[in-house]
Parts: sequence; structure tokens; C-alpha cells
Amino acid sequence: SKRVITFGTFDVFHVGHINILERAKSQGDYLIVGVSSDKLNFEKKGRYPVYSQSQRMKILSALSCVDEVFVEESLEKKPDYIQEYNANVLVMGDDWSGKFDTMKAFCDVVYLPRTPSISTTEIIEVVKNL
Ligand code: C2G
Repeated sequence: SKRVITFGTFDVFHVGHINILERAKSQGDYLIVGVSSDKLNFEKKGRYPVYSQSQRMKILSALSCVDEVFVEESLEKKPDYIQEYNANVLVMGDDWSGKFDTMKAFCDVVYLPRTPSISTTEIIEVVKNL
């Protein structure tokens, strides 16, 4: 069986997230999701997520296309996670195109097109302005 791994924050879960997870799953049989920790998110984006990491993990675990979730503590640990979870393919949205090509030493790397015109940042702005 083919094991797929993907990573992300998945904050304020939306249809762009489900689209990439379903397409990631269809690259194989078993989907593992590394969920960025609150701390990693603060380091990456300078703010904490709206939903805590335990809430984000609970939402992801409840999806039928997701088989396993774990906390992603560091972007640099990708090789460790890929090996620990025996992943055959790494899937990321194309906003990360080329960024994880060094992982080709460990598994296949696939970048899928993002769902246009939806993002957590945009949802936050819309809600702010209500
Ligand atoms: N995504 C998408 N379409 C959107 C929005 C997001 O396909 N409209 C995808 C992204 O490309 C990514 C996944 O959904 O593959 C999760 O997106 P984010 O939560 O924004 O993830 P990010 O903070 O970029 O974290 O180690 C990698 C990082 O942890 C990725």
C-alpha cells in the first residue's frame, strides 16, 4: 500500500483544505497529516492560529480521508517525519512549489494546485469587517 504524507496548519478549516486532503489521499491508500504546532505557526507567521493545535488535530482526525495525524514541531524535521511514518509520497500545495524538492531523496514529492480565492487570512479579514 502507498502511504501519503502532507503538512499544514489547517487553521479555520475551509474547503481549500478538504480539497487538498482529498487529492492527497487519492495519490495513495493511507493519508498521514503533520499539523503545525501553535509554536511553529507563531515562528512562521508571527501570530498564533485562531484554532489551537488540539482543536485543529481533532477536526483533521474526524475526516474520512485522513488516517493519522501528528504534530509538526519544525519545518526542518521533514526527513525525520517522512521516515518515521514510512511515507512513499509527500504532497503539498503549489504555494510550496520547489520548496521541498530535497525530500526527493526520501520519497516522491508532488505539488498540487491550490484551490483559488479561499484562504484562512482572507476569512479572518472578512469576519473582522462584518
Ligand atoms: N491549500 C490549498 N488551497 C487553499 C488554501 C490552502 O490547497 N486555498 C493547501 C496549502 O497549499 C497547504 C494546505 O492546504 O498544502 C495547508 O495550508 P496551510 O494551513 O496554509 O499550511 P501552511 O501554513 O502553509 O503549512 O511544513 C509545511 C507547513 O507546515 C505548511
